[in-house]
Amino acid sequence: MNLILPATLLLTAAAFSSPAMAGIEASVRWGDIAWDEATGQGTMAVKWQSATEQLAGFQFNLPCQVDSISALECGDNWSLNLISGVVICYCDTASSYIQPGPDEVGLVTLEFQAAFGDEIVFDQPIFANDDAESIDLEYSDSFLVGYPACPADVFPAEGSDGVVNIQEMLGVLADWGSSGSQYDVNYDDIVDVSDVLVVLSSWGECG
Ligand SMILES: [Ca+2]
Ligand SMILES: [Ca+2]
Repeated sequence: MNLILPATLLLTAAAFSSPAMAGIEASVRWGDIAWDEATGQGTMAVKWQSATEQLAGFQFNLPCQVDSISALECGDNWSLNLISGVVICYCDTASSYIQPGPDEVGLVTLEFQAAFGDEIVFDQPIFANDDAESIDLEYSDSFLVGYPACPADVFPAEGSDGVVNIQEMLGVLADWGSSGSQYDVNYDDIVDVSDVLVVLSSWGECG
């Protein structure tokens, strides 16, 4: 019924699987997402984490749904600008660079206006270290407004457990061809191969 949605979900699910990939020095994702379906208003943060790199500045294209943007942890000695639709944030003092560490840091927060199912894209991010070199990123391409962070984590039925595994796969196979099933993880009202692909792409810890 909808051939675009599964591919989008695959991208979203892949972003949350966060494997330790060779050459990847940092991760960036949309996080702390809150959205009110009645008003369409929401907030989200850009979350950053690197175990090895100092962050001295970054830029990305402002999603069209965003109404306003403000700084979070990149506070003192950081400047936040919006120029020709590009969010530009940089630090002019080395002692205020964001230091590497195990924990995620919220960089900026964005207020947006969107409808259920709208896709908010993280587009053309460039994150630079203390040598002004571009940092190799793993980043979330997009998220679908109103959808759970990990749509494939549907077992157990009473509440997701943060893992996609053989239990989800067996549920998809058991409900094959049905509608109204919890195993319709791409929300197209049928359980079929698209749901298998979403489960596989989300395999492991998720959400
Ligand atoms: Ca599960
Ligand atoms: Ca489906």
